[in-house]
Amino acid sequence: MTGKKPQVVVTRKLPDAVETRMRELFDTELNLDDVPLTQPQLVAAVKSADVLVPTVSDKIDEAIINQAGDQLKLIANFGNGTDNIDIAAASRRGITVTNTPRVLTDDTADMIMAMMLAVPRRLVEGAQVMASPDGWPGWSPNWMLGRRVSGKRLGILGMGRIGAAVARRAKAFGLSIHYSNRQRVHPDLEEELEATYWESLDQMLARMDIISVNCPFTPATFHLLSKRRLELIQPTAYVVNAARGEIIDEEALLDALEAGRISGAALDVFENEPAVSSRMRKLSEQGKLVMLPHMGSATVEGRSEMGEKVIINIRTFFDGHRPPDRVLPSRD
Ligand code: 8YV
Repeated sequence: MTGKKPQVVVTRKLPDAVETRMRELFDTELNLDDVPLTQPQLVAAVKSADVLVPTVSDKIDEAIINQAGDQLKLIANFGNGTDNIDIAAASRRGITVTNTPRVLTDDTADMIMAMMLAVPRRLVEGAQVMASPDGWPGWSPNWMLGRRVSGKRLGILGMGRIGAAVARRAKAFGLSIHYSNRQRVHPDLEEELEATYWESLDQMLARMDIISVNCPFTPATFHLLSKRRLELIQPTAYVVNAARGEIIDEEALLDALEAGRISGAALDVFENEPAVSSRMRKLSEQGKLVMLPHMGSATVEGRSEMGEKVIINIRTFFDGHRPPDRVLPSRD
């Protein structure tokens, strides 16, 4: 890097080692209090920074991007999903966008497996019994019975990196792998996973025991699991979502869970994060819904590797090269 260091604004508190390295390399403005920036603060940031490092909790929409100064050249997202950023608006302004793929694939897939087991095997209910003051009444043949996972059909909605990592794990648990995707994956991957491709998402949904949502949120996937599609799902089936809340019509899902038209759901993401409704809390008390606070990729190792990727993207960009994790506007 030659000349003046790029001015980098980071919107949230990142791991200490990442922040230290960023301070060494760049003219970095950190958010040590970790209080999310307001929209006016984000506008101020894009007016002064050469690089903005946002996270999933910052909405970098067209209105913000249009107020950016000419000096803003790069939005280096600390996260894989880039639905928080209007990539097309950034591209129109000549601003490059990067993300942090691959380093959170395995952590997220591990968490999805845990969610997939948690609902049918009543993991959270069991843990709550042990933690309650009344305690455990003792073993009984008909108590705490869940549903077997092994031998069932798993329908993966979106067979990208995370979808395939979930499929590999699920196969080891004895699930058969089915998937729906914009494009059929390479035959070698299909063979490795012994996966069945469904051209019709509707037909797949009607035949699965567990459905895992693993596609990105784009305008094309908003409410992909719509009310109509949720009605196709078998009443014995479970739905797992660690992708983005907006991909499922959440109200319709809650209706289906309350009416017993779907057996259960595990959600790590929500339509209006971080708000949790009383309906959701009730379903969760009833053991029909397991909720996690968007922690699919939350490991110490993952977060520091995400930070590394952000740094590499910024450095390569200012060294005059194409950053490794550049995100292009979608063709949808
Ligand atoms: C991250 C995620 O924690 O990377 C993603 O797309 O959903 C999360 O796992 C978050 O996005 C960080 O910005």
